[in-house]
Amino acid sequence: MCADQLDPEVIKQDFPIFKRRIYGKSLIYLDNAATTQKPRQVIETISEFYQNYNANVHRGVYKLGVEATEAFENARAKVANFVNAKDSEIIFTKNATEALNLIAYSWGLRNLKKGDRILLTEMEHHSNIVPWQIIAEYTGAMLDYVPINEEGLLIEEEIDRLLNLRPKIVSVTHASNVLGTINNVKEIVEKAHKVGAIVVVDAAQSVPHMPVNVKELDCDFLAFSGHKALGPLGVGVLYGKRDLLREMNPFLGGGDMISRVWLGGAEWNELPWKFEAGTSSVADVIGLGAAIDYLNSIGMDKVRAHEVKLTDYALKRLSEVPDIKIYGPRDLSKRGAVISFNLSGIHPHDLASILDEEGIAIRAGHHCAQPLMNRLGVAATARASFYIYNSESDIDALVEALYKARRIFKL
Ligand code: 7TS
Repeated sequence: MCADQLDPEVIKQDFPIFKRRIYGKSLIYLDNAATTQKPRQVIETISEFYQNYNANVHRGVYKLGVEATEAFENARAKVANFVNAKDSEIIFTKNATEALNLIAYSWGLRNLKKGDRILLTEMEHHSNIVPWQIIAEYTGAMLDYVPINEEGLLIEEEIDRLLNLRPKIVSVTHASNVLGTINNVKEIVEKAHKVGAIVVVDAAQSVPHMPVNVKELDCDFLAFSGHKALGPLGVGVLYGKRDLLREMNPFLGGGDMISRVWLGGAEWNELPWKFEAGTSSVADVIGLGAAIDYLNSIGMDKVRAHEVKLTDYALKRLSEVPDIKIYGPRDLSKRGAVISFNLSGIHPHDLASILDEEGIAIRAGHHCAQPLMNRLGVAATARASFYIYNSESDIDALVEALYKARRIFKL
């Protein structure tokens, strides 16, 4: 093991869940695109909050409240540094879905009108489709979708053609949760800005897995979920450029998001609190800060390098399995560590059940990307997705279990 590579076996020791036995076997967790497991450092940070300084933030002048507020805002600074944003540009939401809805409602309702175009892609998660469909219905705006090619890449000429229709907003995933495809969002942003569109990046599958720098991408908004990046469930992040956030109306009204309320109206709080109505998931935000510390202690370059190595190995090993169809690009520079596949003759749900008996957790289904499933001509796929605690031996176990499934189905 070189010092410039991470060691998944060492990392695994920080994750209490891997002590668990599943049907008497070691847990092999390959559903990291859905959510990741949590290291002891994150679990302890959350537990310490509840044991030592549980209080609401931005309110109490007493010691506990001050400590909670400090830790909460300190976590915001960690998130901001992680993606190279300013603290005031980082808004805590419930998850990536809520962050995307926030943009659709707060920016979309105010800026879109009948006949305006919203540009999405065929590979979006439902969270980056449905909010836009709702806003399109409210405003009379139209939706266009960039199609994908056989390799699972966005078709460049179609991006250009659809941008020439001058959409007001482009919302695109950085990395597909089905195909693994990593889109060249920097280039899309550059082109979209030239035609006057603003760009939203759904970074749910990229921020946890590679270095992401919002200034370098120059995107206008970016959304991700903490729980896919070692953090707790219940906290997501929206980054937005200050000028855009400033001119937007709040998404939710209530406590914390105002500076003044009178019977006839209200004035909004400063950024970012204008978009954080009600009591936040304080412990979870602080837990996300600990998750970011953990990822920084490894280094995002190393996380990416590890995943490229694993994906390379997995694509080679999976390709050996007879009658397998693997979706998504083969070029490792254009893909992340999410591999969707189907074994002909076995429904992905049956496959997932057989693998479960071996202690292997994979996902089967439409992965909240039904338009993409339609494009691929399937109702569902099986999907394995890797993270820092996965090793080549997990992939060997996966491949062995696929052979077992074939034997059970007498293929
Ligand atoms: N965008 C992408 C690209 C995603 O993969 C997901 C979740 C979301 C948005 C929504 O994230 P949430 O935290 O708000 O739910 N993807 C998956 C998945 O692939 N399996 O389960 C959740």
